[in-house]
This record gives sequence, C-alpha cells and structure tokens, in this order.
Amino acid sequence: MSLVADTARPATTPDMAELAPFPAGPLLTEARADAEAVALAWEDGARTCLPLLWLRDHCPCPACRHPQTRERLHVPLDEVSTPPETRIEEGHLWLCWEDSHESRFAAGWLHQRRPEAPATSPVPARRAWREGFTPVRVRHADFLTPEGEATWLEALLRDGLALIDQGPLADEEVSRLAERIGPQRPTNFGARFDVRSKPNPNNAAYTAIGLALHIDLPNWRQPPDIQLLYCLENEAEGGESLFADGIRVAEALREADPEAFRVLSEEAIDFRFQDETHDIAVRAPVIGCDAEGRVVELRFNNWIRDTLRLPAERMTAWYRAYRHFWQLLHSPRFQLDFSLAPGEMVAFDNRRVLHGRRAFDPNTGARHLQGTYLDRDLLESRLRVLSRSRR
Ligand SMILES: O=C(O)CCC(=O)C(=O)O
Ligand SMILES: [Fe+2]
Ligand SMILES: [Zn+2]
Repeated sequence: MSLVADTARPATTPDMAELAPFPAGPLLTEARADAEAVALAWEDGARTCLPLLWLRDHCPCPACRHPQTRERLHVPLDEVSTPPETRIEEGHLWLCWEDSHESRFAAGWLHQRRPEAPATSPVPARRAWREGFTPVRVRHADFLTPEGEATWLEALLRDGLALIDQGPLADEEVSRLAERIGPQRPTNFGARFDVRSKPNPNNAAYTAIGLALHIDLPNWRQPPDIQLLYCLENEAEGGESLFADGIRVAEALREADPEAFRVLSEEAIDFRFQDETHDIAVRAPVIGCDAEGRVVELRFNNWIRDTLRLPAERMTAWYRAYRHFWQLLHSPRFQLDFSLAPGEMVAFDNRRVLHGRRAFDPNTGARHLQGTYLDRDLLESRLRVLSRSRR
C-alpha cells in the first residue's frame, strides 16, 4: 500500500477511502505516544491528540478493513494501554502495536478527521421559509447536468421545496427523474400514482375536491420523506397548488400559543387508512420534536386522522390547539400558492412542507399529475456523490 497523496481525490474523502489512494493534505511534523494517546502536529500548525483505542480501531490495513468493500473488519474489544512504537514516514504516521500489528495512516486523512476539524458536508441544513420565499426552479435540461441536479437537490434539502420546469409532456417522466436519484418508495398507493379525478376514489386526492394542507401518509410509521408531483395536464378551472412550511408555522404556533404547541407535540393521536386490502395505522403526535425540542416533522392530515382517543378531560384542549394550528397553517401569510404548468414538477419534503390544492372543475378541462416518493437518504447520498466530482 502506498502512502502517496492523490490530489485527484475530493477534499473530503468518504470513510471508505481510508485505504489507498489517500487524500491530499498537510504532512505530519510530530507524533508522540503515551499510554493513552498519540499527540500529533501537522506542518500547517494543526495539533491533536488521538486516543490509542481510536487509532487501533481505525487501522486501514487489509486485515482491519476489507480491501474490496472497505468496510471495517476490526472489532474494538481489546484494551490498548501500551504505547505503540511511533514514527513519521515521509510525513505520514506509522505505528507498531504491542502484538506487532502495524498501522499506517495518511497525514491528510488524520487531518480531516481530527476532532477539532470543522465539519464539512455538502448536505445543507434546513432553513425555514421567510417572508416572500420563492422556490428555486431548475430547467429540466439543466437538471440532467450534475450542476443543475446538485443545485436542485441542495434547494430541496434546505428549503423543503424545489421545482423543475420546461420538461417534456411524457408519461412516466416523474419516474425517470426520480430514478436518477434512487429507487421510488412504494406505498399502498403503488410506487407511482396518478392524481386525477377517478371513479370510485380511495383517496381524496383522486377526486376534484379542494385539499386542505396535509402531509401524505402520516398513518405510516415512516411517512415518505420526499414527494414528487409532475404535471402533465392542467386545463381545468381551479386546481392551484398550495404549500406551507410546517416547521415555520409550528414555530409560529410555539411563539403565539405555547400551550397549543405543547398539546400538539405531546399528545399522541391515531392516524389510520383502511380500504379493502389495507389497514395501516400509527399513533403519534401532530408535531414531532427531537430530543432538543426542535420541530422535525409534522403529521397533519385531517382525512385520515382516526377517532380521537384521549382521556375525555384532555379532548377539548386538543381540539382548541388543533384549531389554532389549522388557522395559522392556512393563513395567507404562511401560504405559498401557484398553478403547476404542464411540464413542471414540484418536489417537497413531505414530512415538513404541507401541500394542498384548490378544488377544480373537471368539466372545464383535464388535470393530471403523476406522483412518486423518495427517501431523503437517497437525495443526500446523490448530493454527496455529485459533490465528489464538483470539488
Ligand atoms: O392534486 C394535487 O395537486 C395534490 C394531490 C395530493 O395531495 C397528492 O397527490 O398527495
Ligand atoms: Fe397529498
Ligand atoms: Zn490493521
């Protein structure tokens, strides 16, 4: 194995690249081991102290990392308390452990992973919509280039909503676009679904009625992360699309009415969908928060909210909180509304951004959308892969 730095690698190599070729980066000038750790210094002045257990665990040799899959084989079960023999070889770190096992670490790899290194990720943090938010639009032709696709993915992951426009009026185009990113997420409505008014609908979306803001499938333990809706026809009167940033509105509720926020984020309620072949149900709060109390997801869908099963004395408070949240969500100051044109696709974070539509009159023309879902992991993965060649 060579320790030669390969400058063609991206600045942040995936973990699997612990094996050759190694990333470029500053060389080591100092390495000193004691019974706990190895102290390191680089030529750019950076310093760190890495515990022996950590270094032993991350040995990149073919016995510790599978040479083909690059997955870890070593299991860190042994105590390591004898300082390894420690040398700098051509600027990189060489260690020889008590049992004579040898580990070689590229200086650049260690530099990127020292605990003090700033976190770098091409995946943007979520950003709540502000007053006058206008979604990013990428032309269909540009989406087919790595730059255009990355721009669109960044916007979608950051803002929770992004558009593609000037696309072809081709059946299944939504599936072709989705599958550039990853396999479609199937649900009880299929992997790919048609939104138009149908005889015998099993879902309000398949009628012509207006749809109040909602997320899809909150009755699933894991509702689909991302929804794509591709417009093929939109000649009917009405049918405008409506959206609201659920995180932003939940924060507005927390500020205006902390008690309503508390009730909706603490009381678990039932969501359930039933037809001839399915009965999919889950019990969870309307506003989902993480351990730090930050809003991370919403379950808001009035059609498939099941019987409210709460102690009777807590029901009135729940309805009061729900009413307040409903009013805020549907107030014009939080709502984005536009008409999808044929050849346009809207994609949104289904667990964050609520969607709806105005009623349409099917006697005035056809309205036909094709939809599908994707997992957020696949979007993040795609963005990381695209960023390898963009650096
Ligand atoms: O018809 C629309 O614009 C949206 C329908 C909908 O809510 C859905 O497909 O999930
Ligand atoms: Fe929907
Ligand atoms: Zn090893």
